Amino acid sequence: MPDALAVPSSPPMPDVDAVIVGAGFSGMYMLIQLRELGLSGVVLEAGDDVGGTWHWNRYPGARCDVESLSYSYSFSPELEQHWTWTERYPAQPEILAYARHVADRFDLRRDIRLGTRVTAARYDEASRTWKVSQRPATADGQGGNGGGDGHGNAHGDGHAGGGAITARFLVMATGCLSAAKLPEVPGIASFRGPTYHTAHWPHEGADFTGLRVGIIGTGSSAVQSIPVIARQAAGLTVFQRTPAYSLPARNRPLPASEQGEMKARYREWRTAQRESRAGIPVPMPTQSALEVSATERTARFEQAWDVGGLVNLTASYTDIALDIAANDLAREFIHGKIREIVKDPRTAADLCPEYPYGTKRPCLDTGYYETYNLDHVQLVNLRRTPIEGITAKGIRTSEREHELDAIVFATGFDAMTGALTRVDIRGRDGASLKNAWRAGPRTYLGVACAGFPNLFLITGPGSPSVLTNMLVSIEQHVDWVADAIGHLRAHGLAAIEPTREAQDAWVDHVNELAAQTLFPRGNSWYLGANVPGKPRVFMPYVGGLPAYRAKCDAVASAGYEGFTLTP
Ligand code: NA7
Repeated sequence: MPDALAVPSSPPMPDVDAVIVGAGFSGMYMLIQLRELGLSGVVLEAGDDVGGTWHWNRYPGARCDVESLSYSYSFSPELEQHWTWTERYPAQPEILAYARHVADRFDLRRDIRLGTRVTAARYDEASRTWKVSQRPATADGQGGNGGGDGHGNAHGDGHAGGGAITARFLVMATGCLSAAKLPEVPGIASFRGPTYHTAHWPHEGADFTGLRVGIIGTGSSAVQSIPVIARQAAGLTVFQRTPAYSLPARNRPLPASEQGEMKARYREWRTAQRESRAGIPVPMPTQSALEVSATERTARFEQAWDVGGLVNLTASYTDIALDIAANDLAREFIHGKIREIVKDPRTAADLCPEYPYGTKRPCLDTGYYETYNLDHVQLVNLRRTPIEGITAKGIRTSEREHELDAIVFATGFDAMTGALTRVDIRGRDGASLKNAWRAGPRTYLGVACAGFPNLFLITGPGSPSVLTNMLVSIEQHVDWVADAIGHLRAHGLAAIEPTREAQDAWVDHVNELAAQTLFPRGNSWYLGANVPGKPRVFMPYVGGLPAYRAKCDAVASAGYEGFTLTP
């Protein structure tokens, strides 16, 4: 074309305002908020339905250990009045049904592409857009994160055809516990029976009737599934590397009266959730565990044990999470409970954790410790007899080969960072996120990263997320991100990105706060300790939701302090 006729070049319009990766509770709410802003968004989801965590984790006994009435969206009073929960703690099928209901109720599916694996995303400085590469999730190899599971899309929504989408904003709503990991033991492929990962459970379920089952891992997923699998299997061998602290869930049906009461005061409760440290309102302690008599303390711990719930024991006293002497008292109390329940003294001793209570994620159970009293259930302490390999017939430890018909891997996740670094995210000048995080994740507020303009993380590392009721954290993050995007729009700005100084200061702050607690003493996934080679950096912000929210709000009110905004 002759120069005289050249049209002045302006950057091409992106396909959509935002690409959201993941159709769990974060991604769905982000889409709702984008639409509120009058913006267009597309949600790319590897699974064949919405629900995220609750789509994938279908293992026997899978249940949330935050109560139903609290583990739900608060943004829609109509939704919370409409929905009925059946139990104190919601089981996976019920949470999934809730997620599906939300997708339908708010007509989200038209902007959700299921069965779509995002493989890479690259920021283009000239056009200030992200180019997001995707392909059908059915092409996932075995052992991938959320690999294709052979189930068709029941809803007929748009499936991926591959290719790329351009967008002004990229929102990673990929979850904190979504990149499943297998145990690092040789020979997994040589086992001749079926194997299952708790986070990739077959939709049709698994029948263990009459089988000798082995399960590796004793985190939340194992603690929930072991009692259920034990009821079916002819034999169950639990391979434990680190014992969990588990408290009774005290799950029960939720009577209509209790639900009605909550529905009458839901607004008040939602405010209390937001104002609580972990998104779970509990009376705040005022005393040290060390300043009360042993009788009073035991009575208080007994009460927490009887009530059940994740936070009650820690919230008994001010210093359980801070002072090792106080923590020891909680630890000894739980050891006493384990010894009371588990009849075989050696098994009981092996089940008693030595690390400080709460420094690894505690579990809630229904009959977990009791299960070890069954004749056909045995515990193998891997600290004493480590796994040497998986064989055609079962699992071989340093002591002997355990012959098995099926193996369950309840071996957890590459938490908080895995789902992000498994996507090849490239920011300014092609810099890779994985590389930028090689010494540990670096974010500002857990929500954005220097060098990655217009990239938002929902509940990312450096935010309180995994230490809280996720739904409360998700809503706070999404609301904040939506406000930030709205701000850019209102001021005719094209890009937002944290400064390195603000990010460095935030990372230092997160580390300093963690160092004041006992958290770094547990070899937890909070620290990356469960993934060989992962940097040992404490990833969540431990300062609690109110302080975190206040900081995020102050940053926004000051015109996005610590961020660079560009036209
Ligand atoms: P978790 O809590 O990370 O538990 C995984 C378990 O698997 C844990 O006991 C691990 O022991 C064990 N594990 C991991 N790798 C190995 C190998 N290689 N050998 C032996 N044992 C191993 O995951 P969950 O799915 O149970 O729960 C995840 C979260 O969901 C939970 O925290 C709640 O937030 C809900 P380790 O402790 O690393 O020694």
